[in-house]
Amino acid sequence: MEVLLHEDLAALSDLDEQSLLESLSQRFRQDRIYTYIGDILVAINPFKYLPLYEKEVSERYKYHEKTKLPPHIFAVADRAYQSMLGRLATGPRNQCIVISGESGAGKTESTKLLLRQIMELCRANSQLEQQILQVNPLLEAFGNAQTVMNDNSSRFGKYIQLRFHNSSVKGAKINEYLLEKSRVVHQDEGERNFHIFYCMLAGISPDDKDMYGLLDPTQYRYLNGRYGSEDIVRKWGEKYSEVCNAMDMVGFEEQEKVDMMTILAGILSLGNIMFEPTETDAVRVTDKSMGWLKATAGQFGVQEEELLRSLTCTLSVTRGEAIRRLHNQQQAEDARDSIAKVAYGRVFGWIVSKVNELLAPNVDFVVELSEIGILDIFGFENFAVNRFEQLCINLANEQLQYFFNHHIFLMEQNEYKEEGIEWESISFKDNKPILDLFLTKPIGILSLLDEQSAFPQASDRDFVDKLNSKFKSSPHYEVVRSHSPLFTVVHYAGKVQYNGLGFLEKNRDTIPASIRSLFINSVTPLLSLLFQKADDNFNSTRKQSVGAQFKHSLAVLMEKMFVASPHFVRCIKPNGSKLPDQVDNKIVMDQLRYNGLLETIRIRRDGFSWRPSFKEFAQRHLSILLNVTCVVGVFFSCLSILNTTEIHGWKCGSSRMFFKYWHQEELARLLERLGKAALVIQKDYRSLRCRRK
Ligand code: AOV
Ligand code: MG
Repeated sequence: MEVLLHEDLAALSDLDEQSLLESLSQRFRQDRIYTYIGDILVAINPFKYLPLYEKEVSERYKYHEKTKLPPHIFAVADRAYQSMLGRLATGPRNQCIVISGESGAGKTESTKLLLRQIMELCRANSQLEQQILQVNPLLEAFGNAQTVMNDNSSRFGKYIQLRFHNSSVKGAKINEYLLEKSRVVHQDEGERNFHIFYCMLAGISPDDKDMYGLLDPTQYRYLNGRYGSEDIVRKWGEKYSEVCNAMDMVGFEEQEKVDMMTILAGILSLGNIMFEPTETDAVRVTDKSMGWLKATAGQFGVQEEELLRSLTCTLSVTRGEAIRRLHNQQQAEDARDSIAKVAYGRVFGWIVSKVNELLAPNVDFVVELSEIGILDIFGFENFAVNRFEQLCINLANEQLQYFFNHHIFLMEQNEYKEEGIEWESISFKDNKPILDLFLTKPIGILSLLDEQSAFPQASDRDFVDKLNSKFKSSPHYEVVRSHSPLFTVVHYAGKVQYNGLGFLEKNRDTIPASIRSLFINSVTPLLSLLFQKADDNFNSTRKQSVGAQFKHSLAVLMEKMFVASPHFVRCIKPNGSKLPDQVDNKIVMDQLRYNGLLETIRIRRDGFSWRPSFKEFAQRHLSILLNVTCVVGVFFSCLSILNTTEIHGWKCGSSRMFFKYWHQEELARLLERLGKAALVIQKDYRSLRCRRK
């Protein structure tokens, strides 16, 4: 019993911060990385292999009773799947699993385990199941990279929607959020470019290497001249074959793969083109890098002169007259980097849309599909220098924390009030004001950024000055006195100082017309397609800023999540050094605090997390009333049903029932037993009739 109690912290009667920390670290030291808080799973990253995910374990967690097995990520998969099938409870059929935690806490690994187990549960074993599982290695190769916080850090957010008809999977859809394109051209100390570049260079055959015009990895400036030890290179090589297999499996064509790799090779060559000023204040490509210019043009399948023009001047049309403005050195370098970023970004976007095309459910449109969504975003980040990307990443985490708070604290406690349930309110750290600081119109950080981005003459300094003047008295904002355009936001997970340099440019994210036409005319079919498509889809109306697009996609995501039944996984990082078997008390305590775990334990212990309406409850559980022939009214049906069971501790509101999280499972078990009993009776009855005949 002792062990069982500790497996669910909501069952502990007295708990303070210190004993919570002690309970979790004690379990962690015994390699028990998973712990429940009622129906919420806390997962501490072990940073080492644990024999927790073998086939036999996966089998054990299928259709299991939660209290009979130790807490596990597979149990979350099971619960989501059973709930989607309506076996566990009433409520929305669509499910969403929300995984949160800071960078390196284990979200992406949890996502992969969840996906694997859900595929096991639906016993699909089909080509589709394999395709769905192969999407991850593919997206990780192009969208993940080593950062100082995580060797396999997700540099984009994703929401994977698995679509089902009855119990079998019919397709999947990936929504991606905000790939950190700037990584293609710049990486801070201790960080790397996207995995795919290293994998390609390590795994490609010598013949293909020649075909793509790839040279020694240390030559490429975009890789910072950094490569890896022999051991690492071997692993990258293996990963490359995995990625190629994944592409085949998902259904990419040979020509598409060749085009993709050629574009990547082109990006690497492009990065080596250097410029120098001419006597007339214009710019030219240095003699040494003329070879790179030629190589890039070849790899991109474009005219060398046209590429040179896009790099060294801007063509604009004013009142029907074409005006050519020569670039200075900085502008030429910026043009080079933006070509690399836009090309990489479009390839990534294309991969995602291709995956979605290939995995789209192939069913009649009248068939209603239910869904399990899994959200794996980039975790909260606080680096030495935090840029526009970190601001967006941290905003997404802020939004997720709000979703958690809303579900766990706000909605639940409001219902107690509305339904007249006696309740002593549990306070929690509401981060709505911080979210408002970002999102309010017209005076939120993103709106002010858009306002400044609309002025061609405005500078990043102007933007930060504007923030300072508007928010200087906000408790969630701090003015930084510095020559650089710095400002600090006090996030739910701590203070982050941002450097405003580059915010306006990154928010505008415009590509010069010359670059678009350069690529549309490319003889590489994929490259030309990427820019034609972009024209069709995105530029028919005025282009939205990156901030506005991100805000919109977050809002759409929240809409989807708010109408689904959520399952929460809270990932915790045990230490800042990615080491196994080590708990840094301060680091863990900080996470427990900002995640609001102590308050969560209180509400799960004292509260009622399952709250079906009388009608929902009565309809579903009427079969429990074996001996009662007629009960008038749903309210009395509910009472009669519950009186026939041995379930205690529930309450009645004015329109709904209030149950503890464990009641749901107890009732489901009871229904299952009754169902089985009914089957036996039916069978006996049938055989009796046969014999009589
Ligand atoms: P994240 O997704 O939360 O960070 P990951 O899931 O990538 O973090 O985990 C970081 C690393 O921790 C992995 O590469 C593994 O080495 C290790 N790890 C995580 N979970 C496990 C586990 N269950 N068993 C063994 N090792 C594990 V970020 O994407 O950076 O926010 O943006
Ligand atoms: Mg991740």
